[in-house]
Amino acid sequence: MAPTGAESRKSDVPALPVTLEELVATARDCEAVGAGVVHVHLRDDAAQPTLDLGRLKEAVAALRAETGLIVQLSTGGAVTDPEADRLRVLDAQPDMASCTMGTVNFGDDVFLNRWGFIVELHTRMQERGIVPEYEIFDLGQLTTLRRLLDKHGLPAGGHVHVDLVMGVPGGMPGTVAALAACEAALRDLPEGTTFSATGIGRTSLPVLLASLAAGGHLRVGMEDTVTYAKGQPVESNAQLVARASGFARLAQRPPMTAADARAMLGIAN
Ligand code: KMH
Ligand code: ZN
Repeated sequence: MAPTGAESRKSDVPALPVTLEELVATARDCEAVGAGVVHVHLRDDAAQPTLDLGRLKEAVAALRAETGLIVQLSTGGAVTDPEADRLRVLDAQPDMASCTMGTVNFGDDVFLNRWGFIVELHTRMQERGIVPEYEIFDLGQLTTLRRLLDKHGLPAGGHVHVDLVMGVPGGMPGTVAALAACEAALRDLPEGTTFSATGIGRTSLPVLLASLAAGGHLRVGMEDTVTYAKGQPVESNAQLVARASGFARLAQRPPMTAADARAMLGIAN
C-alpha cells in the first residue's frame, strides 16, 4: 500500500495523507482491510516531499508502534532528490526500502537511477539487513536486476521481490501484455522470485486484475491513483485497499497475514 507518493499536491487531493498523524491513521485503516506493507513517502510542514532523516526515523517508529505493517521507505523520493539524500534514507533502518532498477522518463521529468547508484543502494541494504523491493518501470529493468544479482549477490534475507510500476508516462504501459512479458522475464531471476504490480491512474484496475490472474501480489494507494472511478475521487487509501482485498478474495487469493508476508519476503521479525 502506497498512501502518499511525492507527486500529488495536497491542495489538489485533500484526502492525501501528508502529516505523520494522517500517515499513521491511514496505515492503521489499511491494515484493518488487508494491507501488509506500507510504502512511505513523507511530506514536510508545507506538505512538500521530504527525505529529512529525523522525520523518517520518527515515521518508522510510529508505524511500528501503531501497526503490524512491514515498513518500506522509498529511496526513490521525488525526481529532484539528490542521490546522497536518497541513500541516507537507509539510516532510518526500515524493514524494507525501494530500489529502482534504472532511469526512466517520468512524465515531463527524468527519474534518474545510474548503475553505480543502484549498486550502492543494493550493497548498503545487504550490509544493513534491509530487504529491497526492486522497482521495475520497464521490461529491461528486469535484465538489470539479473545483472545486479549476478554481480553483487542476493539481497538481505535471500528472497527477491519485485514491484512492477506500470503506466508511468515514459515507462511500460499498464496492460495485460506488458505484465505477461514481465512475468515471463521473471523466470530468468532466482527461483521463488515474487512480484507485485501497480498501475498508475486509469491503469490501476486492469493491472490489479492481471496481476491477480498471473499469480502476482498487489500494490494500491493514492501514490498511484487518486481517482476511484470515472468522476469519483478516491476518498481514502483504505477504500482502495478494501477494493483490492475484495478482488483478491474473489480470486481465492486472500490477503496474507503479516507473519506470512514477512516470512515470504525474508524479513526478520
Ligand atoms: N516518486 C518517484 C520519482 C520509489 O518510491 O522508490 C519515484 C518513486 C519510486 O516513487
Ligand atoms: Zn514511491
